[in-house]
Amino acid sequence: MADPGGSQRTALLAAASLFPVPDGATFSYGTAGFRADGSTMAPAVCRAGIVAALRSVKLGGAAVGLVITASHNPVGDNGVKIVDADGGMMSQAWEPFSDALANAPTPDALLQLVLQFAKDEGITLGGAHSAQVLLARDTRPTGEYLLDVATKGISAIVGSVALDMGILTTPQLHWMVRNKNRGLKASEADYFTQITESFRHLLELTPDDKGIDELNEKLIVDGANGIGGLKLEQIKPNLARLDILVRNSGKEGEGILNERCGADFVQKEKVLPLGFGPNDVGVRCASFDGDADRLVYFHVTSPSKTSVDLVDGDKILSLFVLFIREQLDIINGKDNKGLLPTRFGVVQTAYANGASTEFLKNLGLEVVFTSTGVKYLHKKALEYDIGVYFEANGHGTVLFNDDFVSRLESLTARLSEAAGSPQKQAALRLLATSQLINQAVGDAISGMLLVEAVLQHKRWSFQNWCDLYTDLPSKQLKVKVKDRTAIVTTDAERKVCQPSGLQELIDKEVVNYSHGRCFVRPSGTEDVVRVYAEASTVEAAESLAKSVARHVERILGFC
Ligand code: 16G
Ligand code: MG
Repeated sequence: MADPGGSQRTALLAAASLFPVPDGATFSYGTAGFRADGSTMAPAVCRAGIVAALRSVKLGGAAVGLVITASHNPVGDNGVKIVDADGGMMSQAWEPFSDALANAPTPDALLQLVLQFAKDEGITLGGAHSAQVLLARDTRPTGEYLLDVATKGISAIVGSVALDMGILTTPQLHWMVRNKNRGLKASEADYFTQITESFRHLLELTPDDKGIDELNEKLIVDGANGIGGLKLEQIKPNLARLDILVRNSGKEGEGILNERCGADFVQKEKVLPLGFGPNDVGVRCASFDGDADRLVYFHVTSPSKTSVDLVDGDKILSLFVLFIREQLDIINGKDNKGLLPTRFGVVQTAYANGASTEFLKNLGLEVVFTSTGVKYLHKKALEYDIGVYFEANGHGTVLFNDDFVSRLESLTARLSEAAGSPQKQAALRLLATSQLINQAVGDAISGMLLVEAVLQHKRWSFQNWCDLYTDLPSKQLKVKVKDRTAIVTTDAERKVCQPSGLQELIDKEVVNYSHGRCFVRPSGTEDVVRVYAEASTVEAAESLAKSVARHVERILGFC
């Protein structure tokens, strides 16, 4: 093993000794980083700092990100996730090492793991190569302490620099890392300027004959008492043609982070978040999660009811798809053979409501499926000129391939003589969209602004949007079993291949239901097996989910 020098060894041993892993604790990087009760997170966060710094060294000193957040989880939890140099999630190839490092039982075991990994990856330790890690955190009470812990982990790799970017939404940090490594402006002020300017630009490109009425301007946003509401308050004055009221804004004393509010709560429970009531009937409402990377919309249906009409990630995706498709049709004609033939793809997961998939397929679009988790969807969407992905839970974005954006720019330049031509307008709308919507990761604030711009473009009410298609009733259940990893899935988690026999039992249940669909998968964030069922009525979806849950319990052993 190459000797990195005494100071490097000493630094790693010292950092590991500061935050030992308690007996019995295990950390797993999971679907989106390490997460647990905030007070127990220090060992995993320190070690994630080490991983992030190593990743930056490996990538020739490119900036890597580290964000302290537990997203939509309760306020007492916290977590850490690493942002790769392209602004996306950390390479999955590094997850096993991250897990091993987080669980290294002694300082010496940690040192040996780092030395071996550095050797395997061809990373030169000892400070000969620089590294930089951009840090951010959300508003959780344990955030400041854990950010300091992460800094200690980063400093344990000699030659690395930790840059604290402050309290940010998760997508802001992803955006900054991506921009910095592309040599673009990357401050928070730059982020705000980019999204507010491109939003204004998109509104200017709204067809002239289409004005807006007062109701359409009004929007109430549930900020989950997290960071997204605070940031939205900051940019609100710069958003033309939108009258935004932020509730659960995250200001001192307003309420508890994610408690009976936020995108996860509204999407799962389909009821009003705290702070919303009868006076909001008929007003368009949106909800962010605690770190503002998820977005859903809803309507208060009647003064006497707490249930909501929900517009989830699938319907946000459908709205974006319609808008982009309209612009592409203007440029290319329906046969896609015009000025800018475009590979346009849509990515969903098994959780996408069957009605949304049917709607998209009926538009003649290519719809592909991946496993649950942003890292899988994002990777797939990158394969297209324009790739749109969303999870039903509201996490998603629209990715524009670099080469496609260059072609779009030269097309708009070529079309310059016909400044007012429909094709030029459509091309400019696509360019503004590529600037507005976060290219690194799903982003509730920029996603919301795109929704608002598209609704104004189409002059659509919330109801028009809801009526795109009717969701099939669905039911989700959690089953606690002895070992959830005994379930192995295939076909983007839509089929079980282990334990044998389970898929056949699911199939036998499904055939008894009209529009029946059901799948089971081990959760990546909780120690449970998740069951999802869909059918033509609420009762049928519930009954299907229950029958399949019983099979899971019986075969895997209930606990
Ligand atoms: C995480 C994922 C989310 C996924 C969810 C599934 C990211 C940023 N977040 O929150 O995409 O839908 O996990 O959770 O990747 P589950 O595996 O417990 O069902
Ligand atoms: Mg989140």
